[in-house]
Amino acid sequence: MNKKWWKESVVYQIYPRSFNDSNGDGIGDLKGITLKLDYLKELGIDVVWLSPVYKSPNDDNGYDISDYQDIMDEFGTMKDWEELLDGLHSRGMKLMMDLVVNHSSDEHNWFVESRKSKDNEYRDYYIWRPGKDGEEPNNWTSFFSGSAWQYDEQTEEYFLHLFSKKQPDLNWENPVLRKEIYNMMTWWLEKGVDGFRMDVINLISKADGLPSAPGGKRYDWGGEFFMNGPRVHEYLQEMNREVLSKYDMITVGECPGASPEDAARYANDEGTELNMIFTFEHMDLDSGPGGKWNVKPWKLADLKQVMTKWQKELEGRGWNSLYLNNHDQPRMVSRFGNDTEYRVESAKMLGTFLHMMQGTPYIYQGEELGMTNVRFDSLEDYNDIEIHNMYREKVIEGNEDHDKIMNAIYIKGRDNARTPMQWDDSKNAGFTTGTPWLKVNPNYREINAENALKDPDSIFSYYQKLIKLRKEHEIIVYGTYDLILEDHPSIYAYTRTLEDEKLVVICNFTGEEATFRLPENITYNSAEVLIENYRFEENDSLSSLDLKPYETRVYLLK
Ligand code: ISL
Ligand code: CA
Repeated sequence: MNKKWWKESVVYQIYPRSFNDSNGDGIGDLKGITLKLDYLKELGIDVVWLSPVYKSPNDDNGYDISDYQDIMDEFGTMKDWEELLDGLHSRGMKLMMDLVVNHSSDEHNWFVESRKSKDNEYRDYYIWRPGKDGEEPNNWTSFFSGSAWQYDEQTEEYFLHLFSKKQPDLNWENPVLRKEIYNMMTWWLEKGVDGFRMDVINLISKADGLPSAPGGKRYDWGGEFFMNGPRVHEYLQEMNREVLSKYDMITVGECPGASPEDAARYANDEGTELNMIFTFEHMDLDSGPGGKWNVKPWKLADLKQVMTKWQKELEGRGWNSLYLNNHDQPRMVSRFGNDTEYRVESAKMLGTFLHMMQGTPYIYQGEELGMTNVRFDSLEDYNDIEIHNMYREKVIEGNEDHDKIMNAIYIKGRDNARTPMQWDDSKNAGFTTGTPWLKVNPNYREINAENALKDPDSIFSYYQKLIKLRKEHEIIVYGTYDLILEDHPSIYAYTRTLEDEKLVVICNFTGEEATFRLPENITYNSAEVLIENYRFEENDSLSSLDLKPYETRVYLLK
């Protein structure tokens, strides 16, 4: 058992634009976060992951960075940032910054220089190629629709951008660029940050020769040539030697397209690369062929299979991160639970389901209130570049049906997660006194922090308890995981085992009643309920339980 503080921690993600606005300009800011630190402390979390707050023209809301060592004006000043860090540290919490180094903004000075001439000293900080037969260097499509290449007239070459054309990819093959990045990371660590969440870090090494994707479409998915590429482990080991190993810190790499085998290397228990990674298999369960906008219903059997695979394959080899939503994903309760009749019950069930697995749990702002997806009537009410580019490609340039695409946006759009945090039932949910940059979800009068804090049965109170249990029972952190009742159509149940203790975690994933029967090979002397989301009946017997809709229970067996 390789004990680490970051395995025992719970992380809370803040999307600063949407968290709390302190000056009425409609945009969340650093001072706004500092005003809410007691709220975070009350919830009980250990680490804050702060989505990017660096200088940025905001083409992709801060994931396009024009200066890695300065703060975005809309969010405040470096002094505000230092006050936030001090406020966290004085309350015993840590700060994890977002590190976006697969790409920068095209307004970063490196790129401004790089595009000037082929012999500029920054030219090789980015990935430039001549065209092929009057077309792009290859057929890769960008994550945000269209070609991944942009032609630049100045030098008559194309640059690669796996995301928006204002997010040119950095060239990690260049050792000078790598050194710049390590220096920048060290600069933040010396200022006192406690870790990094690394944006799409498994995309930094592209295959030699940048081959076109097979498939023959004009623009096609080339993931196999840039996800988990040939030199990615070499780069991360170098970063680890040069920077990470010198600090007692937390690292999590965002790794779309990583398998458990990849993860066992990225997040190896010897600590030569990262602590853990974010994986996406469970986020892809409701996508059909062609990607996320081709929405299909997810199946409980698939969720069991995917989660169990990751739990078992990293056991003793690496470490999992646990999440069901973030700033790129729909709200968990709308996606995997029930956001109407059983909103409270299902939010608690999903929290239990996740927090009782092996790994470090991540809570996305508002999850602890059971915030839900949103439906805006007009496309104009959406802000996200991914949504607008996709709509243009599919509806305006393609011939797809407006209503069908709006429905996909309602289910999958990233702005579902980005509506302002719901603090109270006053105008704009107490997020701002001005006009919010993105509309507030109209359900804020019912769903808000003020209500939750007063109510001992709220989702917030329940999350407090989940977090507290983690501190009291080592088995929740370190116990090994086993799936039980594999074929049950509505219950997801599993055990955790540590020495002579066992947890039985029972989750009804449906709005119907369901019967749980304990497998006969699980024996015990005593059974104690650690947490449950309905009023518990004293005389229930664990061997056979009738569960209510979305009921969850955790038993500790000795
Ligand atoms: O959001 C996604 C699916 O809708 C992903 O494809 C996402 O774009 C991918 O996981 C990378 O995300 C990260 O990098 C992007 C940024 O837009 C996201 O917000 C960030 O989390 C580019 O920096
Ligand atoms: Ca503001």
